[in-house]
Amino acid sequence: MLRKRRVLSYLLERRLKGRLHFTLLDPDKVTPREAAELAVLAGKAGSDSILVGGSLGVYEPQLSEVVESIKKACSLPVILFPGNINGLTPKADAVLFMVLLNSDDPYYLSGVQVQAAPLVASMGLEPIPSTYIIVGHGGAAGFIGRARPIPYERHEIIAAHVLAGAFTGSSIIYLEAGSGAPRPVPPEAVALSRKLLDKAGFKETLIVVGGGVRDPSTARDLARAGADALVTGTIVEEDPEKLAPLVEAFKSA
Ligand code: 1GP
Repeated sequence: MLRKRRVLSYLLERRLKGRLHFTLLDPDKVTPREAAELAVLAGKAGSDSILVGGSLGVYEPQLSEVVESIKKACSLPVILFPGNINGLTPKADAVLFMVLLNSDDPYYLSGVQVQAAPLVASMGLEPIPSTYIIVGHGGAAGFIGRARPIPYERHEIIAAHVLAGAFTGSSIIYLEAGSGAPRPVPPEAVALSRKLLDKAGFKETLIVVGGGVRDPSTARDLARAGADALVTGTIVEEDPEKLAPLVEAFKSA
């Protein structure tokens, strides 16, 4: 049976108490042992969940081994962040069940979701209804996902995508500048999105922001603009000791 809304409820309840931080680990870049160590570090730094996924090079059994290793080492929920159909494993707690809203490729709009749905059900994974929106640089996710990245300065187009995601039922709207992007999603676009969501009565919809966030002041700006959750990946792979101050800045802003 699907563990209906267990992880989503956990996120929404925690959000009532404060902002959320997710640490992203890419199974193509870390060994199972490193993943476990980084997940423990992330938990201590204040992360609320571990996302596992990547755009390229994710396959079985390496994905399952990474998730299993994280689950043994820490108690945070593990949420899959799949780049394609290969990004699923029953070892995780939940999956961001995403539509890449600004993709030009039907595969990322409906094809992979139809292929994945029966697998998610039989694996007993909790599907978290999510909309994925690629902004600006876009990184590997934008290129592989055949997105038409929304220009950084077109805040109203970004916000229109956010509203469309919420209106079609997503609990999570993920604004993505791309892993390692030279510039993150602009705080102004987050602020406009939050304002329009609230005005439309979608106060519970979580705005998740990720890609290119490397320092506390950027994290603080995104928090003050209205981001509910921040995702960071590169920083924990490259400079793990920088994670705690960044999470603290995001949560305390
Ligand atoms: C990528 O948003 C995430 O999908 C994290 O990006 O690696 O730049 O932190 P970074």
